[in-house]
Parts: sequence; structure tokens; C-alpha cells
Amino acid sequence: MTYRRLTMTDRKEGPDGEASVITKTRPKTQRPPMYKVLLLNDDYTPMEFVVHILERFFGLSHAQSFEIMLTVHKKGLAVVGVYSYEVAETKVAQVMDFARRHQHPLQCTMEKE
Ligand code: TYC
Repeated sequence: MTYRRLTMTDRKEGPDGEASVITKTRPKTQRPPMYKVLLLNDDYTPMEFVVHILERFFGLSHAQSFEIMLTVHKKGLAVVGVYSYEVAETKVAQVMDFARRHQHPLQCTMEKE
């Protein structure tokens, strides 16, 4: 949240010398919170399957997908995208469902940014 201090430039004197305070109003538009979608490593899901998921559900190129898959494999997890709550929830559900249907233990979660 950003607050703005009243400064002397906000004080205006009318013709009679009487001071009045002009408060500038700014509509407070709250940005919706964004959510990171995280992919977790495991020892069983094939690398090509993870690459396929990243291409299919996250619209990433083959090269980007391979790079992210390797990051997850080496570091344990990686952020694969940042979305609104509804979109992040959908991506997680798509990944979890696809992995489950192929009997891979791949885990995908979301976290508030
Ligand atoms: N660690 C897996 C393997 O060696 C590959 C893998 C990468 C699995 C990323 C999950 O999110 C993942 N086959």
C-alpha cells in the first residue's frame, strides 16, 4: 500500500489569504495477488515426460522446457510460471491430472508470490 504525504505544495491560499488543504485523491486500485506455479523433483518421473508437460501446459519452447526440467532435477524445484489464482489453480490441476493418468509421481504446487 502506498501513502502519500501532504506537502506544502498541497496547501493553497485563496484570494482572502485563508489557507485550505487540497487533498489529491487517487483511486486505490489493488492488483490481484499473483501465484507461482512450482514443479517438484522426484526420482521416477521421466525427464521427457516433464519436458512434454512444460511444453503442453505452460506454452514453453522445447529448449526452455528442457532447461527448466534440468533446474528442477538439479535443485529440487523451480518456478515454471506466475499467474492469477484461477489460472495457477488450473495449471496445477492439469499437471497433477496428466501425471496421475500416466502413473508418474510428479508433483506441482502453487504459492502466493
Ligand atoms: N529426477 C527425474 C529423473 O531423474 C526427472 C525429473 C525432473 C522429475 C523434473 C521431476 O519435476 C521433475 N528421471
